Amino acid sequence: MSAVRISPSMMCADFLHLADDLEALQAGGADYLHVDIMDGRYVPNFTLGPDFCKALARGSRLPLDIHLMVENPEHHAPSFAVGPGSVVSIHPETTRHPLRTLELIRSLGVRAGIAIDPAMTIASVAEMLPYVSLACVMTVNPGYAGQKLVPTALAKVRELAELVKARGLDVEIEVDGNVSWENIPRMVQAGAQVLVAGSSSLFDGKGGLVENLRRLRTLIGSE
Ligand code: S6P
Ligand code: MG
Repeated sequence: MSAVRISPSMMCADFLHLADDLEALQAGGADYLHVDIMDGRYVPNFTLGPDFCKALARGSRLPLDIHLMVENPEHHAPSFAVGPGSVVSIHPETTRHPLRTLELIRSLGVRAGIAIDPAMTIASVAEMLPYVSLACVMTVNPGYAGQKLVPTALAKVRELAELVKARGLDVEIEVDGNVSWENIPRMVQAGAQVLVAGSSSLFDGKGGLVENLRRLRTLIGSE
């Protein structure tokens, strides 16, 4: 199995000390920066936007893992084509022609991804897998940090991992939501390769970021 990667959830960072957090995340060996974009329509909440992504790209060398939770992402994707190696993921149900939107994202020079809502089956996104380099299984309902794992999510990670392998596709499998110290081993066991680390692990407020990243890397065997 390839190395498991860590994608810190930047909505959980300390905005008053963002530069310090960024430095710690880079020094501690984060692989991506996960940025949640919410529009108050597809999800009830509002979070971050294109200027925040641009600032992160200016202030770090890590690729961005941009998670669009917005209606009609085809209208907004160009604002998020930021930084080398970045990936921009959509929820397929937010756009009328998902394949067209994924191709649009790729044409902007970034990688394309999909995020799979807990209510969506793996079968419903199977036709999109050849068009993406990352597939994110939402392990909570999109919209907020600090929620509890949806119990059926782990079986979906396993199903997706088996499908990707059977088809010989090059798709990173990500999990997003309640990626906690307790849940990580079984998520990785199920086939997760990218962990979105939020308030239930990296940003738990108990350890510092460098210390928690070390703990995470030990847990996934990359220390
Ligand atoms: C939720 C969002 C996530 C959260 C992350 C927070 O809609 O997509 O990326 O930021 O889940 O992590 P936690 O550990 O608080 O669930
Ligand atoms: Mg997210």
